[in-house]
Amino acid sequence: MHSEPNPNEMMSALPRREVLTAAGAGAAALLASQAFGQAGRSFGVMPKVTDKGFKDGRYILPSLPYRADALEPMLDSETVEIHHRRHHQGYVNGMNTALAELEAIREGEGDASLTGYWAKKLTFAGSGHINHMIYWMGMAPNGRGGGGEPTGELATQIAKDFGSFEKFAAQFKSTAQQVEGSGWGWLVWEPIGRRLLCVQMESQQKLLPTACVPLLGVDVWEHAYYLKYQNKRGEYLDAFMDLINWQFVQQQFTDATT
Ligand code: MN3
Repeated sequence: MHSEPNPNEMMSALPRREVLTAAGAGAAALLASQAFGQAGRSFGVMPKVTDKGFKDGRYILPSLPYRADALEPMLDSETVEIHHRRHHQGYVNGMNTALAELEAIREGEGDASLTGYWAKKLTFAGSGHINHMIYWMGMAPNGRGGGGEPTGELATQIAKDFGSFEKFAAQFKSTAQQVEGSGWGWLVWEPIGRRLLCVQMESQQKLLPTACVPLLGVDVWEHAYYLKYQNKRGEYLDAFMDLINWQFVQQQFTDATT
C-alpha cells in the first residue's frame, strides 16, 4: 500500500511547500513556513482550516463556523465571543506584527539582534492562530454535529490504539486536565508508528511531537473556560466532549493518513 519513500519527495513534503500551497505565495508566507519547521507537515494537511486564516497576504481571523451562542450550555456565548474576537484575534495580530518586524529587519530598517525575539513571537502567535482554528472547527452545537462518538475508520483506529472509545476519552481528558498552567490537549496522528496519540502542549507551541498531525485540540488556557467553570477544568473538559465535531476530526484523520 505504501511504497518505499523517496527522500526527495519526503523533503518536498516538508512545511514550506505545504504552507505556501495553503497560504498563497509571498515572502510573508515563506518566512512563516520556515518558522513552523518543527511542526512539520501538520499545517499542510488542513486545507479547510488554513484556507480561512489567510487572505491577500495577511493572516486573518476566520468567522466562527456557528453562532457564538450555539455551543450553549456547554460553552457560554460570552466566553466564546471574547475568546474568538479578542484572544484569537490577538494571535492573528501578533503573527502579522512579527512578520512585519522581520521584513523590516531584512530591509535594514530594524534591529537585527531582535531576529530571534521576533521568530519566537512568530511561532507563538502563529501556532496560536492555527490552534484556535482547529479548536473552533473541532466543535459543533451539541446534538447538531457535536458530541457522541466517532464512526468509521477513525472509530476503528481509536479502538486499535486506545482499547476503546471510553478509554480514549478518559485519557484525552486526563491529558488535558494535567497540563501545567496554560496549554492544550491534543489528539494527534503519529506518522512513523502510524498511530494516534494523546499529547500535551504547553503555551501555544511547546511539547507537540515533531511531525505529528493535530486532529483535535482542546484549549485549556483559563480564558477558554474561566467565566463559566472557574477553576473546574475537569467540568469544562466533560462539556467539551459533548461538543466534539467528530465529522471534522474524521476529515482531519483522512487528510493525515491518505
Ligand atoms: Mn485560547
